[in-house]
Amino acid sequence: MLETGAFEGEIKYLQIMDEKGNVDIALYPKDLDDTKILSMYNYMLLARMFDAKVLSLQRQGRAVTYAPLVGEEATQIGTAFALRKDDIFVPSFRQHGSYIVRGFPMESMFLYWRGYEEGASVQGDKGDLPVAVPVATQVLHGVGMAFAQKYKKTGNVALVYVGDGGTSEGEFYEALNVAGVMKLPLIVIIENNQWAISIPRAKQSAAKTLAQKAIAAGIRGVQVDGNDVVAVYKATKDAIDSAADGPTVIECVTYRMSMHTTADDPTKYRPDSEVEQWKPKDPISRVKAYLEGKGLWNDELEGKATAEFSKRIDEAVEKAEKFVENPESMFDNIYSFMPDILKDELEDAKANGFWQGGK
Ligand SMILES: Cc1ncc(C[n+]2csc(CCOP(=O)(O)OP(=O)(O)O)c2C)c(N)n1
Ligand SMILES: [Mg+2]
Repeated sequence: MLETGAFEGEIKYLQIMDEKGNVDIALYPKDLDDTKILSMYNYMLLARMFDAKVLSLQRQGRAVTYAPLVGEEATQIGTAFALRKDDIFVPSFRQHGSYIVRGFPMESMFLYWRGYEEGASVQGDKGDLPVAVPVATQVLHGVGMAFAQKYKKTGNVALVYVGDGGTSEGEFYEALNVAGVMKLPLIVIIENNQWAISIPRAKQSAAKTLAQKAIAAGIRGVQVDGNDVVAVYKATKDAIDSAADGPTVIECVTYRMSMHTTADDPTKYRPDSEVEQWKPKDPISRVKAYLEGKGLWNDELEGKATAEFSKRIDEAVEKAEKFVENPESMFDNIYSFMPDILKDELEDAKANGFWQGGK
């Protein structure tokens, strides 16, 4: 008889900037100077303002169902900031902040959230993927993209986002399994915002952390304070630096401050007291405190920045609202070519006045 430990695992938790804006110098990433922190702060502000704008447009009937990001800015901006230009960005449906950092035009984003797929088209020759609504399917797409990077020896990584709820899907486990076996340059960001519509984190999994799901797939896993942009940045940068050796799962512990989508009313299932508890952990205010402490930020600069962002946002909305729809475009981008069955459907739609208006 022999009884020994067959496996021992550990998941580390990383926080570098606390809720008051104090930083742990020993853990602070060397390549992150104050210019970068200022830039990340500005992007977080912009993302929050973009979010508020879409929400208000939706309430006026000028946007479709929308998933707000408020509260999750550090997770989105920190990860996107670490990503290099040629890396592949694979979002789910809530990463509007990451999109902005990736250089995706806000007018396209407003167009998309008005319901036009033309707004989803990825600009230039970037391999970045569009919004994926079917929960967790994008993790497998990320695996495919990561495999392509390894096969073509590009040295790039694929970074994919998935929610806490998404980690319960089969696709998530399948993706991690393949990525682990093939040692793919994949980074999986679990944007754990504590809720999957009305299902709380406690009912999602009995596992203490979601990051530990990586262990079963034989890959690295780490949990970070997802409201700490510095920790999120560092964990992502480390994962990129070690991507040649295989994938990393980063669980970013954050909080969905608002509703799941504009079609949801969280007051029906979530106590206000829980939301209140997360307010002091706000991802933006701690960076503001840090910058103010260093004399790099003040109310005047904040006023100037918000005025400029508000102008940029309004201009982007204006452009998006001038867009003239072409209903035929719904037949585009389904396949790389137009199969006969689709041609028939298009002809049929035209012949029978399937739609009114447009070109
Ligand atoms: C395969 C699939 N099942 C169900 C849905 C409906 N749905 C949309 S979002 C969501 C919850 C996702 O929760 P989570 O993964 O935590 O992401 P979050 O919305 O919190 O960002 C569900 C069930 C869907 N879009 N796709
Ligand atoms: Mg969630």
